[in-house]
Amino acid sequence: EGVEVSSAHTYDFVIAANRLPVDRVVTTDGSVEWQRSPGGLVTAMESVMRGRDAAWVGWSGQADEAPEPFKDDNLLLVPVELSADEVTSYYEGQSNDSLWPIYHDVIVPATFRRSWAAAYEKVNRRFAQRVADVAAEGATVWIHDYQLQLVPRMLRVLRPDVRIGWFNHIPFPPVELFAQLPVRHSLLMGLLGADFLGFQRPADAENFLRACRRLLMAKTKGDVVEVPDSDRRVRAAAVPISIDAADLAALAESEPVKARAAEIREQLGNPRTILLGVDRLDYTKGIRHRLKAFDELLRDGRLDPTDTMLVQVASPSRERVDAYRELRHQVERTVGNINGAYSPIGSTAVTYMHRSFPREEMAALYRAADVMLVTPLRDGMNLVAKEYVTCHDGPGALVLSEFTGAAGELKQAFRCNPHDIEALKNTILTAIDTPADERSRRMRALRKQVAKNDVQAWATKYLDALRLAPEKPTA
Ligand code: GDG
Repeated sequence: EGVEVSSAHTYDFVIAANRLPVDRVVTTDGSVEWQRSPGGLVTAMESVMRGRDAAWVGWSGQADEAPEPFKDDNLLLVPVELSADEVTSYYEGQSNDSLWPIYHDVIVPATFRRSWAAAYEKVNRRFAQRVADVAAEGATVWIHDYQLQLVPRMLRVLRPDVRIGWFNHIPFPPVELFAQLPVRHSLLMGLLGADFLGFQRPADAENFLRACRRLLMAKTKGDVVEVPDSDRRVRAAAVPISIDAADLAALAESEPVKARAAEIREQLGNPRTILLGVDRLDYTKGIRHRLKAFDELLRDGRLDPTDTMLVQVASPSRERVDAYRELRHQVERTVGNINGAYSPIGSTAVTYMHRSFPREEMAALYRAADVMLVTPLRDGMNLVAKEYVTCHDGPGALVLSEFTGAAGELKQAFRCNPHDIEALKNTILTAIDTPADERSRRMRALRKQVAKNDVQAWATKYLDALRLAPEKPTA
């Protein structure tokens, strides 16, 4: 519950992200409440913020309203107002219809509009101003993701005293694709306002460094860029994100979640094999390729629908962007076709759920699944892969696309190229047929990998790099 706070107080640690880590909910009696919201970034940052006296600058998720800053435990939440027009132009347009496709290998074509680019700049300036207002002298500011790439430079102009880091949750594209963006120059210069730029994979950092050389004629030395027309140097390096593994493992091992996992298997009719997909309904996630492979395995009689089923959670996402509407139609038509062709009486080949579930239910689903299908065509990291191996402590199997950031770390997964449908089918069968002791062995190794490199380690590593930039931390 929010109490208003005087804006005179300033904060040593400030996070800026498109969204605040809370959702505005109107209860049945008409009162307004704030609830912690799910999602990649929020999940990751929660544990980092715990116990710190910090401020978080972001949009509330509701157009045309700007509540006063309010406190949630120790955290000051600073809402940034977006008009309904800006939601369409800055967020749905420039962020999700121009930048997102370019940064994800143009799986769908990108749309460029000058009015969207102008709105993006305007909103980024508002974020920079809001951060400048709450940051203490010499504060550390951590800016997140592709929606806020102009903020580092804008903030540096307003507040040369603060230390500025930016982290990209999504891939950074090869310069050949990045160069298509009409705003390419201002994006690069915007980012170079930071002291340290963090990326998911070394290849993403390398793509950024190459873009600086080719498009700005900037000099680079190792992972450090010399900012044109200044004496500043900026470091760009990989710091792969992770999950709060201990917390999630504890949840997954709790009695209610274990019982629920058993109940889910029961409700599905105790099939021999449960395959699982969990994604935001996004064209980058390779959901159609996954369904195609499953469809053909049933068609060819290589999987038996009486003992194998697929559960697909597709959480609603960006529902007003055309490409997402179209994807939803395609996915739902395909699921209908598969079920029409193969579902036995009393069960379904594909259990499809276009909605979100509580964490406990997700953990139970992960535990219940024999094979997790993570088949993105491009994905910055993919936390679902890390969550699955953390929750499932038996003979599970992770089928993992080589186009995810996670593939760089999760070496014991069953690796696949989702574009190669024939190979994907074979990999799914291999994952199902590998002996239980071998699957358990691989899962243990994966689980250990994630436990060791958890979100706390990520944040520590990131903040060390930010503090020392442009020098490298020694460890
Ligand atoms: C971006 C990058 C990068 C999903 N459905 C439900 C639910 N989820 C949770 C998952 C997971 C998160 O949402 C999704 O994270 P991903 O990493 O898989 O994907 P993006 O949303 O695309 O995230 C990605 C990430 O940022 C972090 O940097 O890894 O590459 O694209 O935590 O569990 N959670 C609940 N109910 C659902 O129905 N509770």
